Amino acid sequence: MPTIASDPYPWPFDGSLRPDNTALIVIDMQTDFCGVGGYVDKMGYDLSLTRAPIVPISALLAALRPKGYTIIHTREGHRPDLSDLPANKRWRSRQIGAGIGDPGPCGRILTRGEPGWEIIPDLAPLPGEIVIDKPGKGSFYATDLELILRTRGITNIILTGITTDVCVHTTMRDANDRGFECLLLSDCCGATDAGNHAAALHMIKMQGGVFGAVSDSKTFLAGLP
Ligand code: C5J
Repeated sequence: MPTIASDPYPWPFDGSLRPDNTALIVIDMQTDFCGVGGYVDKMGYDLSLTRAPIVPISALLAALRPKGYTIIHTREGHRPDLSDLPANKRWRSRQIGAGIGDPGPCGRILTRGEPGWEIIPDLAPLPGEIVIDKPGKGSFYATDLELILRTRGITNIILTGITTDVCVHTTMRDANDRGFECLLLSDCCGATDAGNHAAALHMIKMQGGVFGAVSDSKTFLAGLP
């Protein structure tokens, strides 16, 4: 049975790892989260932390695309009229000097259609790959992600992207509650704070793998059937 060396158990739990039942999700690799002048930059966080996963994710995509795995990209952002932006989310973002919907160096922050909201060119989706637009942190909330995964018969989800402790964790927790078997690849994720990244990985490994398992891209690619 093919499994990936992972912590705290070889993943997936049932040894059922195939291109037709496994999806790679690349979360929010947008300029707003890892580019100069974007939302994270405007908040004053260290961009090297959120840029660190770019090269490992690139290698992962290059390995999984030809094998026929489902590839899904997500983008966090709001409608241009901000009708899907909760007032408290906007207020908080303004407190830290990066108001969602306000103009910035990359256009209106976290607003659909603006340059900062686009996925970075290094990790741009290929034609035919699924792109999920989400207004919140989790990729399931107010999207058709679950319908797409069920329709394709996906049971395993590999999680990558940014940020580890926010959108990646929320998506992993929500996927786990829905019965999906989840693997997070540590070097393919990044947070705005190194301690939060480490803590987010640690949380997954509690209770025998409370949300799934953790590995890294090199180990994953070495173990891929
Ligand atoms: C945040 C995300 N941190 N992609 N979004 O607001 O993690």
